[in-house]
Amino acid sequence: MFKSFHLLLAAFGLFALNACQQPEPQYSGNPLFSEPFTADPAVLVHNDTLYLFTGSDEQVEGRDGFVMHKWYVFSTADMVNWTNHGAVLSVEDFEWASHNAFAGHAVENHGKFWWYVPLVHKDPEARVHEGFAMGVAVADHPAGPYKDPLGHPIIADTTENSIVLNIDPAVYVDDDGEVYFFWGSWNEVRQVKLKDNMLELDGPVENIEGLTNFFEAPWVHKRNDTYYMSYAAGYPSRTEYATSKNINGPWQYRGVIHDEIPNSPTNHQAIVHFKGNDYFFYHTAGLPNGGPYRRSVCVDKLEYDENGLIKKIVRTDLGVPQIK
Ligand code: FUB
Repeated sequence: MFKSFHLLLAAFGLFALNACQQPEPQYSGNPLFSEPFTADPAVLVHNDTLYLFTGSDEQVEGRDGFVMHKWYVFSTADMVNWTNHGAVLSVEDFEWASHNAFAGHAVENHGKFWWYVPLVHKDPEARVHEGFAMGVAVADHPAGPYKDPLGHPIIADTTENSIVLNIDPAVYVDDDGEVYFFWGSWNEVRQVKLKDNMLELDGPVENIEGLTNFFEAPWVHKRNDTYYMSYAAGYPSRTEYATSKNINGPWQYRGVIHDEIPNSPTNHQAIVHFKGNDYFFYHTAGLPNGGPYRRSVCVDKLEYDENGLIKKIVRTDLGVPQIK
């Protein structure tokens, strides 16, 4: 009796000790990676893993202008431990393109991964305005290998009703299988349907109304029956957003969710729901030797209020906690 009481006490002691010694939660930290410089996040979830697609800033310290030749893929199952899959896509993968690997966007459809990217067109005759065009690369796995199935862009300066700077694609595959291609910069935003093959336009390019202060970087996500269109607003940019019950609008402007970033006029957001949490990805100039052309991807929590409106993002150095 006496012995078992002691055993019980010892077991309780061990339990109490364990409970006290619970390890501190781990955090992702911001920026997420100390190298390479990463910019323009896009995210998707596949098989319980979050995949992050980024551009990469290669400008040397102290010089101005974007120098961008390639895009990276990273993945995580817990928001803290990340795998760098490398620069799996680059300018060289697009025979029609010459330079400027700007902000891309990858989506899953029909069991494949479609990575839409803007680049400057090689052909001087295709450079009617700023010369940017948008093409696609496709893969069987989010981390590649990726191949351009077309050998030409899907949207270019020559596309009817395209804009002066054809960059920042955002492709949305809706629950009914319909596919929508959004893009925009320099205060202009456009939308067009894509055919089921993910490669061809399926209708006219339309203007979008109601996106107050729109500058660039549209991103569409859906929660319950509401579509959210977030975007970089003004320049230097904040992130603002609008909502609609219909992907074709009308959009109702909802205000600012993320303030300007010190030392980077761009911050290019991406929003994702992963394992029960909502995340806001963006870039800053936050590495010690960072700057407006040497940016780094960060992540913080995104929260909705009881009416489904997005609460203002609180930017942190800690980032987000580890999840199971
Ligand atoms: O990274 C180049 C350009 O800067 C992107 O396309 C824009 O969204 C802005 O982040």
